[in-house]
Amino acid sequence: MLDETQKKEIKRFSKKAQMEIVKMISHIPAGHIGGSLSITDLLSVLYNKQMKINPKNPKWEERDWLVLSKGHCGPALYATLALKGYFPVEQLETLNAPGTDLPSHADRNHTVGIDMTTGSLGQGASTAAGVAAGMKMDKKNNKVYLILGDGELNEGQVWEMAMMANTKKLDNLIAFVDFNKHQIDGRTDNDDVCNLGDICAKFTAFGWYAQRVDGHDVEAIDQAIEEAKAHTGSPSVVVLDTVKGHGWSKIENTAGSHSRGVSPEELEEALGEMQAAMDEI
Ligand SMILES: Cc1ncc(C[n+]2csc(CCOP(=O)(O)OP(=O)(O)O)c2C)c(N)n1
Ligand SMILES: [Mg+2]
Repeated sequence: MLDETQKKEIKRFSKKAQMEIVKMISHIPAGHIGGSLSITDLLSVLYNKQMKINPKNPKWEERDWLVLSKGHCGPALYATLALKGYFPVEQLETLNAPGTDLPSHADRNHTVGIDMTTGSLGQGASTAAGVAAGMKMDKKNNKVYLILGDGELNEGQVWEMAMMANTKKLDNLIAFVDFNKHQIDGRTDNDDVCNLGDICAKFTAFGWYAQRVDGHDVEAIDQAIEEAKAHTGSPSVVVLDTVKGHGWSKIENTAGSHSRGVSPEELEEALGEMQAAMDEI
């Protein structure tokens, strides 16, 4: 359970992260803004409440791991890590710049606090399950949190991982699906590309413990993670109903929000909206 103060802090942190994301992307011609804005509430719950972390010692052996398998949404994780103190917030301005340590896709060899290199959709699923299996072999209690895109579920590799993770009883693996209903070139909840149908039913058929909650309700996310942690014997998935481009009304739930630039006028508009939302928290 989150008390009122915690809830507000988590929501405010998420809004701050959203503001950093639009600022970051305003420095480059285009960036993955839609799918970054849809996961800040989740990241805020994880990094402020649920994950065992130590920003002063990012490679702490006892930490929980985060694998952002939808690695193109690096900006969301960078904003979160900077706001948690892993590296200076000013560094966010270097997104994608030549020689930067903040490449568009998450890279553990470059960025402090990134646990796994990702970007080739599907592969983060397998590496996360591999890390979880390793933790079990070492009899360690670290959890592995895995964030998948809904379009990413088109990758067969995700379902190979799902079979293996259940066979190996990886109850230390907690996955999330950012069900923002859009991939690059179509919707995920109709026949545009691959209709996902009932995602929870699919994971349940693979032996997983599946839940579905509002991905912008931090209390619901927190509660689902508590339940997933308490569940034993099989891996867990939480399907999050989210809005692609969340927080900036102009791009919310639009196909064009996947990757775009942010002009100076648009930056002002987006930051204004986000600040107003922050003031209401
Ligand atoms: C293996 C692979 N194929 C294609 C891509 C190119 N790609 C980048 S993002 C994306 C769409 C992903 O959609 P979704 O998982 O729904 O992401 P989100 O909506 O969260 O941005 C694609 C096809 C990739 N990164 N990896
Ligand atoms: Mg999507």
